[in-house]
Amino acid sequence: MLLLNKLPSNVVRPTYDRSRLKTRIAHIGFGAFHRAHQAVAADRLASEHASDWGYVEINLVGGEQQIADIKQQDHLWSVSEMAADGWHTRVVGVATQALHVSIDGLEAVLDALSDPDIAIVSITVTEKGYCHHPASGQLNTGHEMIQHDIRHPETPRSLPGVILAAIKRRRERGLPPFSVMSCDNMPENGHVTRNVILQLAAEQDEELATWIAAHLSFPSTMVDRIVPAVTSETLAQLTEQLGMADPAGVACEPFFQWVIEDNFVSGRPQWERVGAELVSDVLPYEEMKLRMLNGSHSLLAYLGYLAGYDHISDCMQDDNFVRAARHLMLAEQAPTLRTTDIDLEAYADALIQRYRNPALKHRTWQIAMDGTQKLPQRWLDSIRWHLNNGSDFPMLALGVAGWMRYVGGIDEQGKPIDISDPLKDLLAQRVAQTADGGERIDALLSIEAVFGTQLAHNPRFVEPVSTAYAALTDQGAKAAVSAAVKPL
Ligand code: NAI
Ligand code: CS2
Repeated sequence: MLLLNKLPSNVVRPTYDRSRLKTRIAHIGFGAFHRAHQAVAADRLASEHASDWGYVEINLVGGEQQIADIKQQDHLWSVSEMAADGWHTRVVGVATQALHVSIDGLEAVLDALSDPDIAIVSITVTEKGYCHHPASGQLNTGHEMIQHDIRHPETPRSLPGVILAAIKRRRERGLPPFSVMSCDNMPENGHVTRNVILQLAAEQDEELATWIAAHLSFPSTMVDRIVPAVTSETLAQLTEQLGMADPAGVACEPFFQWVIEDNFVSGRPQWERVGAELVSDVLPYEEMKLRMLNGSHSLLAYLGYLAGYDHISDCMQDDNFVRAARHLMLAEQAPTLRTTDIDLEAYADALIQRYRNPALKHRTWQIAMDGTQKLPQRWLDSIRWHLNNGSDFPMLALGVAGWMRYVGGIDEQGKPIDISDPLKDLLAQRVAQTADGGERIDALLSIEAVFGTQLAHNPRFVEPVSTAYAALTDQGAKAAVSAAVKPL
């Protein structure tokens, strides 16, 4: 358990008066990322700039243990940055409260969200938490939790349902509205959040949806910091740093970036004082990060997993994988972007450097997770750009084929792959019902929630994907990647 007065002197600890913190942000999704990103920014604001913005940390689905852990230790946790010159550790002190619907009950969560002081609800619940169709951004009204919430709006289960119930309570009580800020890896994440909440509201009452659109804001953000899932090895290393165990501790890379749309209805912390960029339009930054970073991450994840590489840093030991990632970023993603003031070549080089960090141990399996929710924004939007512009996209096609081989469920050694994806059952069904090859490719491409309605019928898309799929099947991932980068 973390005890502030027993920490070694090189660990940065909250030196501010924690009793002065006001709980003004409710964060939903107390996972690894939030602990090492937004919470660190708030902690720096409190210790370096006397900010009083505190957090109530909330989990709705999963993550019971993390909430229980911080309740045990006065809502503290440690964050270690794994830098080349060693680990730099701080204890974050900005959380004042922690709640889980399954531990504390839904009422406690709705009460916290309805507190008059709450000015911002921020979110990191993974892409699937929004219950939307990834290809269109529209609410998936067939989603089990959304179906439940339409029938029982007072006792919601989904993220959009819980936020909507809190908004209604605040409105009924005449309390100020809050801003809802998504920090998940989706383009226009604010718009996606707004869409799902407004659409769910409209299922109950059109007037409520109109009121929300007029009174709340949904700022978009681009967030970047690689925070791999915590393992027992991470926890053991953290114990060494701290001289005591911290079950809620997390380790990450030193890099930190946060670009925020400056659109808040009830105020915000001065994030710019700790390095965040407050801008009027985040989309160009989001697209750059999603396509170059996350797009190359997914490429390395599927092809790397198939090639037998456990971690991104292992992929970086293979020159062909480095070249493939760089080609994807600069030749196939960069041309699709609308940033004007950023040196994309330097950005790509910096990404490769970050991927090389051997301390990160970022599993290809972790990044391969939830592919159906990630492909549209990481690859498919760029593929559509190339189709419109008449250009080729061999590496993106190899990525899509790699995903198809991966969701086929058997690795190159004939061992089963543990697929984690909200559409896992549908994927398994499509795979089971088809022969490997063209038939399977067609069956996977016809999943409209991922590929939309057009791509499957476009030979300029289906052909390169089929060729890449055949290369992966015949030669394996290492040889297919090597062949793909040779003529480049
Ligand atoms: P994590 O697995 O540690 O935490 C996931 C969080 O999402 C948990 O709090 C869980 O309660 C919540 N959650 C999962 N499914 C949910 C659902 N259906 N409804 C409501 N809540 C749900 O993952 P981590 O590392 O915290 O990442 C979360 C997200 O943050 C990512 O998916 C991504 O969008 C974003 N992000 C993560 C980065 C990273 O390096 N880990 C970096 C940049 C963004
Ligand atoms: C990764 C991201 O898990 C994934 O899909 O691509 O979590 C990535 O590590 C972050 O976006 C980096 O900011």
